[in-house]
Amino acid sequence: MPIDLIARATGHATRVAVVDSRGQHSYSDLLTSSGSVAAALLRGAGDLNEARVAFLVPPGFDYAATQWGVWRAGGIAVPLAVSHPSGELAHVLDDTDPTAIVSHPSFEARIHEAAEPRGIPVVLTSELNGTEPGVLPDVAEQRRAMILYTSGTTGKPKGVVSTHTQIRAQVTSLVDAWEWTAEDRVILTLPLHHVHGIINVLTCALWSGACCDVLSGFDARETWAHLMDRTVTLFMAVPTMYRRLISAWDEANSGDRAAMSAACSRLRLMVSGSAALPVTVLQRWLEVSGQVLLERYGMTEIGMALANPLHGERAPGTVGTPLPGVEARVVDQEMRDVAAGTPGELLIRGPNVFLEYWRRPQDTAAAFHDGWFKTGDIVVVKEGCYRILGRGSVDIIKTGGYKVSALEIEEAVRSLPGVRECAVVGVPDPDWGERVCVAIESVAGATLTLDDVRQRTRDRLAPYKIPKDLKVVTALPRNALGKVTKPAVAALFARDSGT
Ligand code: MLC
Ligand code: AMP
Repeated sequence: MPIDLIARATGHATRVAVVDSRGQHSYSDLLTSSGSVAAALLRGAGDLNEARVAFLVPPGFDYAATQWGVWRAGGIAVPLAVSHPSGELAHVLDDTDPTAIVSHPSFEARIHEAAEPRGIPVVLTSELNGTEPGVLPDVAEQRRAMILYTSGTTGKPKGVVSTHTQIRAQVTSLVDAWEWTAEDRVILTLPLHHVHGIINVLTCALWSGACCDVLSGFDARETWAHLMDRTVTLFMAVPTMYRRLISAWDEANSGDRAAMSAACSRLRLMVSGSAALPVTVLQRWLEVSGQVLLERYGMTEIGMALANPLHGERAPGTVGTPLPGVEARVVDQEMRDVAAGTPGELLIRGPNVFLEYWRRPQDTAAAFHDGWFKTGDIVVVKEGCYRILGRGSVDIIKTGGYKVSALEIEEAVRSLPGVRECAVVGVPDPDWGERVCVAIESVAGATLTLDDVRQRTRDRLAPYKIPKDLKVVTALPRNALGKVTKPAVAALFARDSGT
């Protein structure tokens, strides 16, 4: 398992693994606490044998101890998003059918609401410490380790299953490429229900014996304060976060600006990913921090696949070349390789690629061609460097680094009273990259406001899926076959944004 993590942690026992709002926690603390979690979950059994254990724990030491505890007990870790409402949590619980949920006490009420009707026992993190770790199972690396939920073009989010071997490949590829060592200290401001935070920051740090400085979410000023700590060496974020850090720098006085810039230039690496980094942001960040952001490309199903170099020139607007161990191809619609300079779909192969979509064999089969994972992203290779041109589908929206499905949002909006039909689109936005907008054909006499729609979808949809703009139209734009034309819908909003 990345349970090599365990053996490696033993070698770093006295080093600081995690700093969070409660203070510093060593690798030895992590080994002890995760052992207790494992024992409490096993309750005398020898092995969880891939039983799913969901956990709703905010980023910090308890998160890492819970995740490691599930792994050490032989279970599959299912991190739940702390920002998700009951409807989203219910989907993950119904889909993964966990034997237990570990919850931080602060989420007790919310998780009981979802757990009780399903008869799933809830254990609080505060109850787990102190259980004597007995003999823990020997977990084979090929076993399933984690399920993360990702939105697609069909239906509800799908569970992406990765084995311990695949997680290890995703981690070691980045550790090699970015030369992580035990001397590193990284700031974590990302959520921990997606690979960016889980793999690139937390697990790479813990694999390396480094220190992960966990903030309770992202706040530009607080992040600046931590960046100014002299011991920080690495930072990784989505473009929206860099935009907000730039705004905070712009708002600071000249003395503070100089100190902020000097602090940043001491870091050895700053990475951007999860969404396209506009060249203007890259350039502004260079002026602010003296750092050329390293842009990389990844996906829940594959971890990271392409990246600009740690040493050497980083080409603006590109995501570089395949990472160690990753193979990439670009193909046309008939799955034939295209010539350099010709756009096509990116395919990925390697030990980093996920095992399956949880309990969806047909979706899994459809996602591969001859052993290559079809990313759905359209790319072009020029002078050996990959450039991401966009998604193959207009129904996938990237907002502030989160991937959301227009179809899933449409389903939620369509069920509201007064809505006859609706269309959800992503519209270019200076803060979010793309913002979620909905056009609604209402039933006669109904009055619908953005506020109504937002309030009434709040229980069902994650906050980042809730539309930020609404247009009520008498008729949605359609083609001759009666199908809604999404580009024309987006144009209704783009005019307002001046884009
Ligand atoms: C929050 N909101 C969002 C949003 N994040 N809306 C759209 N898109 C988002 N990404 C909502 C809030 O809930 C709030 O709703 C309103 O927008 C204003 O919020 P805010 O306070 O301005 O935002 P904040 O909560 O600070 O969140 C912004 C953010 C966050 C950038 C910190 O979005 C974030 O952590 N993004 C990172 C996502 C990520 O880790 N992606 C990696 C996926 S893995 P209301 O209703 O209260 O007004 C992947 C693979 C790879 O992509 O390559 O890495
Ligand atoms: P997710 O499914 O949330 O893991 O999101 C993965 C998707 O994010 C990819 O398929 C891309 O569309 C997008 N993505 C990730 N990194 C980049 C990047 N550097 N530039 C453009 N798009 C990116």
